Amino acid sequence: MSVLKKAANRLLFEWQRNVTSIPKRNFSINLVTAFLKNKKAIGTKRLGNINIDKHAEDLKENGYTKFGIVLNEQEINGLKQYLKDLPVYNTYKPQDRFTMDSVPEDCHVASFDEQNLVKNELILDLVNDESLLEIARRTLGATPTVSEVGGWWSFAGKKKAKDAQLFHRDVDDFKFLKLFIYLTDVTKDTGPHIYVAKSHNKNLATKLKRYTDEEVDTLLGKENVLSFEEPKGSVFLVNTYGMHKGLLPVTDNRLLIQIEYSTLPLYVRKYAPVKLNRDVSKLDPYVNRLIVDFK
Ligand SMILES: O=C(O)CCC(=O)C(=O)O
Repeated sequence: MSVLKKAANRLLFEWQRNVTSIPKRNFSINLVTAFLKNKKAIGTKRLGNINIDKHAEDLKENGYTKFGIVLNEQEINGLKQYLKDLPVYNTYKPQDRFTMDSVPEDCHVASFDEQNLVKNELILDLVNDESLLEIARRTLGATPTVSEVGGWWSFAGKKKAKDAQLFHRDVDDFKFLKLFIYLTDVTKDTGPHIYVAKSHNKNLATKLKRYTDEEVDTLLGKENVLSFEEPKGSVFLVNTYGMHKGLLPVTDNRLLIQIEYSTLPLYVRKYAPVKLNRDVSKLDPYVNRLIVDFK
């Protein structure tokens, strides 16, 4: 990478990380989207006929929208089988790598490598669902960029919540959405995603830090704190600039896949698009440019 490109990336990284209040984020997103394309993306038809207007409206109003159960038992089992033997790493100590049969005691959350997830046909089909891409386009005000494909186990039996298990806002980009796909049944005891409805539009508690439950109740309203307890195969989209956390699981581990749609690349990351042995003609080269090598 040239020195100039490195410097530009550094600048964009600082910009993405430091714009935490809503007025500054609105200014930034309006500026950025003026230079980005805003064309409907091509994609797969994985979710079928869904009400795009309603889901886009939900996201705007509440900061999240749910799609119900999207994956059947056979697809879930197939994915679990695919993930079973893949290497994982401690999400918050990425240098610690291991397999699922030798997870260290101090690891709360173990993630899969993005490239391995992208190589899975079903995951990449979900990433590229044309209705999801359209909902993302309308929300972001630009053709979405897939900027992260993640997946992880959150482990039960730990004493105390830590890292993203405590309330926080994300500032990955000026506007972005995260798609959650639960691969295990999620109840109040198995690590539900917790989201504070409408907090994506509230210019309160915008300092980047971990917030206590009491602070969130006081600042953003206890009545807005929602727990996403859904069966395996369920899918929902969340604007995680809104206040959220992944509750520490108590009785069983939670497995999920998460896909991020943003306007820009996440400048905190280094990307390594992967060469695929599949037909990529249904994949939009712009949307997938950071994760798929089209050459
Ligand atoms: O695990 C969860 O439910 C929350 C994850 C989270 O904090 C994030 O993706 O930003």
